[in-house]
Amino acid sequence: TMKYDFSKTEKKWQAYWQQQESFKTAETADKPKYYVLDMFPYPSGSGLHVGHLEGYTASDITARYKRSCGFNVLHPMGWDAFGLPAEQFAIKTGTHPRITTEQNIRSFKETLQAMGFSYDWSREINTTDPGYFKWTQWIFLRLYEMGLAYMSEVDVNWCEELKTVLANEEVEEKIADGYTVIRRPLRQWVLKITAYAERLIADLDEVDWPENVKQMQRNWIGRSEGVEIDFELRCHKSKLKVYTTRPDTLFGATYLVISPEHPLAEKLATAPQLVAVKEYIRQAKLKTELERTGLQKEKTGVFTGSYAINPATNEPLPVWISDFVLTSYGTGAIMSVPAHDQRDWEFAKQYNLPIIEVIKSPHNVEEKVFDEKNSIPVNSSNSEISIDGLPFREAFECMASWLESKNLGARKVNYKLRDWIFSRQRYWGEPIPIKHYEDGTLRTETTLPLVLPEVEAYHPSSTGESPLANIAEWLLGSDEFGVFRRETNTMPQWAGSCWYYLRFIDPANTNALIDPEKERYWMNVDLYIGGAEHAVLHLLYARFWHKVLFDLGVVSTREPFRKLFNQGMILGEDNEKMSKSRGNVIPADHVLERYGADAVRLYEMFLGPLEQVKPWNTNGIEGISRFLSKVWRLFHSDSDRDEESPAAKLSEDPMPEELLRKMHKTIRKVGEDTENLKFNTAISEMMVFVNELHKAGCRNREAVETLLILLAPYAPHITEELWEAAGHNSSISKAPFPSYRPELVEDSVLTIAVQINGKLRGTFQAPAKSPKALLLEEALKVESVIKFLEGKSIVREIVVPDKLVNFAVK
Ligand code: ANZ
Repeated sequence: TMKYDFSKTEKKWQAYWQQQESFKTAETADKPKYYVLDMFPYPSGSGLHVGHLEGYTASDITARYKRSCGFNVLHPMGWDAFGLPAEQFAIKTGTHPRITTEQNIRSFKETLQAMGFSYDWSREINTTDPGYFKWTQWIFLRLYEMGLAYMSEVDVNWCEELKTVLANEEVEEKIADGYTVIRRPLRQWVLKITAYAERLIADLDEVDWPENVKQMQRNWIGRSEGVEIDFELRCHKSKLKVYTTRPDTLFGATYLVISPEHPLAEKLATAPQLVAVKEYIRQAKLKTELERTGLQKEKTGVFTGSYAINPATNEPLPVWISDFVLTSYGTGAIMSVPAHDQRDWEFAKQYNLPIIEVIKSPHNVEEKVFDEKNSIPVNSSNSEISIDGLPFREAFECMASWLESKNLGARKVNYKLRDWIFSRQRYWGEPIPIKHYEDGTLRTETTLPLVLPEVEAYHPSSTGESPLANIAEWLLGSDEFGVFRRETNTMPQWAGSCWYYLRFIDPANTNALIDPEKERYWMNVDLYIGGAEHAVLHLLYARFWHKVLFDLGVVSTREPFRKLFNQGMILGEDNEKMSKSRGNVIPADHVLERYGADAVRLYEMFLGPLEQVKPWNTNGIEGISRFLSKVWRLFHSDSDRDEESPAAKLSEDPMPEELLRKMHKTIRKVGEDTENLKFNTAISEMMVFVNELHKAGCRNREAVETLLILLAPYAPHITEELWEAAGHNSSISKAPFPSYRPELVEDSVLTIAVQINGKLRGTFQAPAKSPKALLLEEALKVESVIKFLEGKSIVREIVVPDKLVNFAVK
């Protein structure tokens, strides 16, 4: 029979594309370019599931569509292949992470190729490849030279089980996975991302990203404007500096709180308080930042025994220690205004500290005011200053100026963003190319890449150093500057993904990270598709490195990704997130084998709007297979005795008028929807068109071929096969996207509304583009309208062509 055999057809065309290099991207500056990029995967051992394919399908449809619209498209793929799982596996089994990684990549690549994705595989990159990470190390050295990479003894998030440091951004996830994370001081490499905080906020205005992602980045960077105030201490010569965003509440500050790690914490402890203070500081070390600051957490604290002076009231303020005050934010010390801050209020209630109201609610005197927008200061004057009654902004400025004039404080902008702790005590990462000399000086490695040595065992050393510390031949050396020891820390997994989108543009360049001319042609990435889970981590780090590369003159754009699109997650059939532990994962290979790539591609896109979270439903894919059979039957009948050649079935007879119009409408709708990543509605439009062709028994060549070209980005294999059957001997991927005739997409007969004084009173049919006079004439013939006009006189007539007629009457 001539039933559609997807398996044979799909293999045939995948081999053809590979052999013809159909999707190899040429360097032709004579065409407009379009760079569409996926967030490249970490090649994990568990393989790809249907959820992973969603974003890749979307980007592939876009790539194919843009090619057919005449763009020179760059659509590459690669592997983010350093990282913990392969190393954990190596610790357990002794298998080199390189081997595990290679195996996983092979399996990932097979699946992606079986999906018919049109990647230019000649540009494939792998972050663990020395030819690649040479340039990751090169960027690190530039950061070092610019003073943006430095070493510091920092309080780190230390994961006990993994024996490694985690970035702040990683902590929450690891705790959720059941790991223990504590704070401990360690010598670390740190990147000064804070130097770019302002630009990282400002340039978000330039990019076409989902608003929620921009907002998450802004919140993560956390810019705030405030004042640093110096409080004199009663029995101590140093001053205590606090950071506040509410200097307007200074008159209501009744005590100060410092963090347990504050340098004055122990010094301020009076003799009777010393034991309690020391014990409190010890306990605080065992908690993570999250445990310390959670709002619902019960507040704990200890009194130091010392007092400071409130410069506005001259009242003594007890100085407390509490772990809800973070060391790493502001000055690690705060003034507490319990009447107007929720946390301070709870703390004051718990420890019986005074509460003084300095703000009145404009609405209700009983209402607590924890909100700057409702701020009207009261009880806020002394012999030099009064801010009573001033709105928030004025009160803030007035207080800030007074403090500055008396040398008691200064305005200050703060960011929640911390510098990025960049070293990991791991084997499977990019070595940090720095040498430490006996006299304490540091020098950069002269030859890159600095590759990883082979090791016997992958266990981290018990001192918290990476396994590299155990390899003497690699570790130690000498040169004209003396004896040195190599840095044993490696870079975090995020490093390689910070700049990979640039390397795709020029993957084989051995002289430079990227050729400037190619960079100018291809950048920015026009469309970047990936999961929302990367809203702050990867997307913030990549933007930071991009800006550094911009400052170095390596790239010509300030931002890497012009448009970002987050696909919604595909849930399991049980409406839960797919995960191994839930046992609801639908492996990509299973559905591919059963239904074929075209059906999986179409089905994933037909599930619903791309940005929406939606459950998988294996039954639904059957409907898609039926649709593909219908497309097939435009050429092939189901009967065994079908002897006529498929091409001979196509006719040159003109289409019926209605079908011609339908075709042009379909071209417009599919084009616009594909452009806007509204793939589900584009697919339903094509389904309707196929039904109409069958209903009309129409095999007009133009109609059928148009359908094939529209469908090709979505279902590339079956459309290639039928394109060939129609008598073409070049790939359908080379066929230009059809254009529609505007005069044919407008409905020929329209329904016109008739309003009287703005109320709908009737409708009538009229040909499109009818002149105003005709519309008026027809409107006055509508029976219900005649009735409403009885006994009234028309004072004005308004005609909106093709839409409505309105009579104003008296
Ligand atoms: C007095 C005050 C009165 C405050 C009031 C708030 C409300 P953002 O906007 O997040 O910057 N703060 C300062 N440093 C802190 C630290 N290291 N740990 C915990 N809290 C800290 O918030 C700044 C406010 O958070 C500061 O303003 C300070 O409390 C607190 F009605 O000072 B405020």
